[in-house]
Amino acid sequence: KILVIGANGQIGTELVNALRNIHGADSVIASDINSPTYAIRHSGPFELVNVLDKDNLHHIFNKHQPTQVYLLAAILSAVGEQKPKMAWDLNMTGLLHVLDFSVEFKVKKVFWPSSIAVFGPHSPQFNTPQYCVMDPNTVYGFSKLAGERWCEYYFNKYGLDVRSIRYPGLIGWRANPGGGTTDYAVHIFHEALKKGKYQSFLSANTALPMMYMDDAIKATLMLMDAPAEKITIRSSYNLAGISFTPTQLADEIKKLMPEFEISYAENDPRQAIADSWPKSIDDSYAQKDWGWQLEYDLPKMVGDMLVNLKKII
Ligand code: VAH
Repeated sequence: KILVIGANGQIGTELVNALRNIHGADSVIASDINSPTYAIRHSGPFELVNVLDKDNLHHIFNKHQPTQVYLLAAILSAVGEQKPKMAWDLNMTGLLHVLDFSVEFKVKKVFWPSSIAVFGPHSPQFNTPQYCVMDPNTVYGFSKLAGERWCEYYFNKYGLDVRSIRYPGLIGWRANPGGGTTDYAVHIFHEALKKGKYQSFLSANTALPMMYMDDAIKATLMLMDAPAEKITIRSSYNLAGISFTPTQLADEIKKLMPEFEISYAENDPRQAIADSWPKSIDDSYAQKDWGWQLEYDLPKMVGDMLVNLKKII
């Protein structure tokens, strides 16, 4: 049985979908603190779970005896700055509860997402390497940095096979993002199709590492399927994706929607968060250790997003 915690979220929805296609619906237990979204409700078993409620979480582990656990529940960068203590508690204590029960119930593999948010103003901004100075200044960022340290600790101390990826901003059509700084890159597609225009909360030349969700899910499954001896990073793997600015994304959309117009808001608090993050990432460890290769470049991603969103908007 595979337990996915945070199944209603942007990544969780996609992972449940992908894992159910591979393993069969009944092998994948979707769970979240709120009742299932439409996408999740009709595709297999669901449990209400609160990672901060040890009794409830223990009951779910005991009932399902999972062999794999994916912990996606978190508060992201922008919301985390509005609710810093809640973000620290959910992101940190929630992870520790899941790591402890994964050891107790002898879970074979655990996945936990980190983020390029673990880098900060003094990290190299271009082709940011796997190892470098990391001084994240968002609660979300340093909760992910601390989480990486805990994951490596549980691997070294308890032999728990926990694996992780530092995701860039993720763009997909099956589920919306949940309160991050890169959310503009999803909202822009919805607004382009609904209104023909979009006001970006990040400035025109804010370059960030991004990735199409299909690539992110493929990378996650490749990492989880890799033989344990291939995994040389037990904190979290850099994953590069595609780096672009809001202007470059808008120009690519205009190639398919010539009437589309973009404008830019000023002084959005998310600008400072974006400015503290790398502009591009080096993911040579992921390429070397488990054969990572990107599939979606910017034109291919924009085309696929618009084709699929058109069907559901
Ligand atoms: C956020 N989407 O914006 C997340 C992600 C790299 C960005 O961690 O907070």
